[in-house]
Amino acid sequence: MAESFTPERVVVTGGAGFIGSNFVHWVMENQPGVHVTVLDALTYAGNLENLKGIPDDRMTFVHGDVCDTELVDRLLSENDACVHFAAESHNDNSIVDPAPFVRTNVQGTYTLLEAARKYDVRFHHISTDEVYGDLALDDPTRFTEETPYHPSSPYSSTKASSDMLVRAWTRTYGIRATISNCSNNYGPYQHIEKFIPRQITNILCGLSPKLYGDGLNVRDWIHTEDHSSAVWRILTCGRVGETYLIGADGEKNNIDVLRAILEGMGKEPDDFVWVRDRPGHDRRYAIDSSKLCHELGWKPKHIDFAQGLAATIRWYQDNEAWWSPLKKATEAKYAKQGQ
Ligand code: NAD
Ligand code: TDX
Repeated sequence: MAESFTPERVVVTGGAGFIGSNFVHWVMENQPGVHVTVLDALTYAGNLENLKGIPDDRMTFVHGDVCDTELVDRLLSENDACVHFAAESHNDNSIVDPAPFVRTNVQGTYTLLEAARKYDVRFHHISTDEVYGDLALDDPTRFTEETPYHPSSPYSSTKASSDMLVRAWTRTYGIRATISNCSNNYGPYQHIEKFIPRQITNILCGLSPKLYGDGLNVRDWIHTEDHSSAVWRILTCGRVGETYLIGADGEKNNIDVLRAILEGMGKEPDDFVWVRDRPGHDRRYAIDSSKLCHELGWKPKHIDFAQGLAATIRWYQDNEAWWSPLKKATEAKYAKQGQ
């Protein structure tokens, strides 16, 4: 393995969201000596319930904004690493109103980078495969660290912008940073605006699942726990200045995933409705994670998608109190967009 870094105090931005909270739980379970400070603005996507059960002596929660220079300065000066998950994360929302995406994803990352520079804090930036644009369904290639940036949506263009800031700050100011671009995550605590939990909770509410376009768009699914283990590996062993792609060979088209959900919940395979397509809808994402696997020896644990999906369905069945308060407003937002 390349480099070795052992952080003791880590700031996790966006730690009350889906992937951030799963990462905090992963650190609690797998890195007993590490203290985490979560910085989260608790937007519509953040929920303190996601961090329930974590002991006070292992985690401090700070309710605040990544664009707040003073607060970010203070937190980074008191810690030795920062893993930056906080973002506006939903493509459909970015099409309706891009403003918070530019603010949080671009200005927020800039604010953190400036503090990382000032206090020489090791910085890991969480990004997405969407910065590379999309691939044709019959394209034999997959995204690698060398693929040129070609983002399609307001969301992915702000993530691409934030990646560029990290690269520039690394080269020009020599900050100790790495970037990871991961494929589509699934698992517990994912907001019900996203594809898999939206369809599961629709079925649980007696609503029809909703499929965009022709249903043939491909996403490369990874369990969020595997994303967490990869991020930790990069933070502690990755080479500063490098980008690593994270994926688990999970390419599937949307209609197959939806039919697997329907089948897993005892419904007919055609028990869904077609709705208006997403403007600019990316056709296919596919990640080649050889660099991460070969250089850092990382391996995903959840390689059986059917098993991971069944556990995810059970989680939403068992945690209705977590998601039901969000359902009406989420579906009302979609209805306005014809989706
Ligand atoms: P999420 O929307 O579930 O969570 C985002 C969190 O950030 C929330 O807790 C929210 O309150 C917080 N936040 C938003 N604006 C903030 C601000 N200004 N200051 C502080 N906190 C703020 O998102 P997610 O799906 O968990 O994604 C986390 C990260 O992973 C994002 O950077 C996203 O781009 C990236 N990513 C996501 C996926 C995916 O499949 N969901 C895949 C690859 C990369
Ligand atoms: O109701 C739906 N019906 C449908 O067909 C929804 C919500 C989505 N879809 C389609 C659109 C996509 O092809 O399902 C696919 C997945 O959609 P999302 O869950 O919105 O994810 P995606 O747009 O692929 O982006 C996700 O992965 C990359 C995350 O939201 C991003 O934060 C991450 O960067």
